Amino acid sequence: MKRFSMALAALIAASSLSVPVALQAGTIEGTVTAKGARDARDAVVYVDVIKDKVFPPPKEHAKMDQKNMVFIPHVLPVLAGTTVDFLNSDDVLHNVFTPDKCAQKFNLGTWPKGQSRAFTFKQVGCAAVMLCNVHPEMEAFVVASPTPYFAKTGPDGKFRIEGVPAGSYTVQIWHEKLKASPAAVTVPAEGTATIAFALAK
Ligand SMILES: [Cu+2]
Repeated sequence: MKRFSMALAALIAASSLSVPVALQAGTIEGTVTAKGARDARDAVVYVDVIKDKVFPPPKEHAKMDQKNMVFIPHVLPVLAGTTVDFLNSDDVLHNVFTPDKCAQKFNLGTWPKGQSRAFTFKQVGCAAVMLCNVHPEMEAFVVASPTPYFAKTGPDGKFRIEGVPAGSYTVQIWHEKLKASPAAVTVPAEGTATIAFALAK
């Protein structure tokens, strides 16, 4: 009897150690080169629509600041459905509007320092330019990814997307001026899939 319960205990311990299939996740990482740009920063790499998968948008808002007469960050990737708060941190009035249809050509108006106004980016795959009608040189982008598996390249062109469930996906890349073909990738249960994107005109 004792022997049996010990075996049972060992079995339970072993089964609790094994990771459920749904939690098995790997990483997508890689490098982007950009022919025709100063460097390969601020490209958004994201896993495209996954059939029969819906990702509820986060309750937490994303944030884009207007500080020292620039939008920060210059490129903001979010999961589609995310609300972005646009903050003014300058002593002057700023505005935020977009001429892009996928963001309903919104114009949030003009507001002073310390205040913010919000917009929810519902359309999957929308890459919308953010402009300020007070300062024509101000420009930024919000990119609405269909999945929570996205990343932005750093100045070295590198990106890393962690926690991607094992499977085969199409990975898209967005850049404000350049283009590259999507890549097919298979993510292992544990480990890394690597992609090299070559952006060009
Ligand atoms: Cu402005």
